[in-house]
Amino acid sequence: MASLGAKDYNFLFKVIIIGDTHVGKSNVLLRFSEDTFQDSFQPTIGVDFKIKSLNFENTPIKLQLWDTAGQERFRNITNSYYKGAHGIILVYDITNHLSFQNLDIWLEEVEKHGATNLTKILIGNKNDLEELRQVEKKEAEKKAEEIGMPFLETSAKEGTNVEKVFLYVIKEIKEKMEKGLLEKKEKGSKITGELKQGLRLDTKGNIKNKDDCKC
Ligand SMILES: Nc1nc2c(ncn2[C@@H]2O[C@H](COP(=O)(O)OP(=O)(O)OP(=O)(O)O)[C@@H](O)[C@H]2O)c(=O)[nH]1
Ligand SMILES: [Mg+2]
Repeated sequence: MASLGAKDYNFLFKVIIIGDTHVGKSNVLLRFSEDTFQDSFQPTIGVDFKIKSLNFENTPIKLQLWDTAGQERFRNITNSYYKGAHGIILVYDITNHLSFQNLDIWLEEVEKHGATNLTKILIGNKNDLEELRQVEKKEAEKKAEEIGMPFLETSAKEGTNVEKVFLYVIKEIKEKMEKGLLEKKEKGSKITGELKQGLRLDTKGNIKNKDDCKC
């Protein structure tokens, strides 16, 4: 996947990452967008976002990656970001069974707030911590089948399967757009307008205008 210049794209995809706090959502995004990892835990406050431009099957694509806070006190803020998302990455932590049990709560939120024709994928993160595993792969595969979502275990720390997750999401969204199942968002489109008008919280809890976005 070659990187592109910031403004040179045909498709704009919005992808949101959700799941309990501490499962590694921010680090999965960090691994994909900057190929780095942060050992110290800095919980996301409200919603943060990253932009990644890339070339997929010779098509320039721009991704808006929305990183939501897992902490319950931010649920009202994060809920409003499901709207308009083309893709959802639902994350649990393989070393924390409660984060797996809570998937049903997240799925309810997706059902309530997400659009139709959403591309979804379930990921079990931190699979480098085999000795601390609390969720067996078989159990997760069964769950994924029940809820009709593809499933992968990942490690943001080691980079395992992270790119694979995003390539799946990009491919699916692109195919849906090409089939006319989703609205294609071009430069200066509604989705970019929404981004400019909206608000987000930075990591210190201050409200920031999305005009700060360099996209
Ligand atoms: N060993 C290991 N640790 C990880 C992995 N992913 C994240 N972590 C660690 O888990 C902690 C939480 O990671 P975050 O990415 O901040 O979690 P989060 O889901 O964004 O949390 P919230 O923002 O509060 O919702 C951090 O200390 C990370 O270093 C992983 O794949 N393997
Ligand atoms: Mg986070």
